[in-house]
Amino acid sequence: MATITSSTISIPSFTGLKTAAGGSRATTATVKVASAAPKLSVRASLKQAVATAIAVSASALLASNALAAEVLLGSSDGGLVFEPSTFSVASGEKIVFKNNAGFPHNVVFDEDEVPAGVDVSKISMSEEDLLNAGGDTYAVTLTEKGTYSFYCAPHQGAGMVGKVTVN
Ligand SMILES: [Cu+2]
Repeated sequence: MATITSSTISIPSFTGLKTAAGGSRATTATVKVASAAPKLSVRASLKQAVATAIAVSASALLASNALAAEVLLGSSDGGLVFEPSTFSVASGEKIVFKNNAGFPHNVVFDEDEVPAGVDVSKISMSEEDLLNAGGDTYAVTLTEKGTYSFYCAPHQGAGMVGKVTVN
C-alpha cells in the first residue's frame, strides 16, 4: 500500500528532527514515529508472510523435484543431447524425459550398463518407438541402486547418451 511506503520513507526525517530539535518538537516527532511504528510492523509481518510464502513454494518445488527429475531431450540450442546427460536420483524417484528440440528421440537403457538383475526391456522404450512431438514425455522409475547408461537410438551415433546414478 502507498501509505505504508510513505510512512516508511518519512521515518528517517522524523528521527532526524528528534535528534536535531529536541524540546517540544521532539515530542511531536516522537508521536509521529510512534504512529508510524505499527505500520512498520505491519509491513514487517507482510514481508515475513511473503518470505514464508516463498519458502513454502521453494520447498514445494523441492518436493516435486524429489518426485520427478526432468531431463530434456535435445538442448534448446539444437544439440542432440540429454540435458542433463549425467545426473543422480533417489531410488524410486520418477525420471521424466521430455521432448525439447531436435526430435524424434527415445530413451533406451544399455543392457550392459545397468545394475545386475535389472531388465532393461522394462525400463526402456523400444528402439523403434519414438517421441515425435515437442513436449512428449517418457517417464521411468528406477529402484535398483547403481549406475545406468542410456541412449537415444536415432542419435546414439551423434553422442546422445546419458548416465543416471540411483542412490
Ligand atoms: Cu535423440
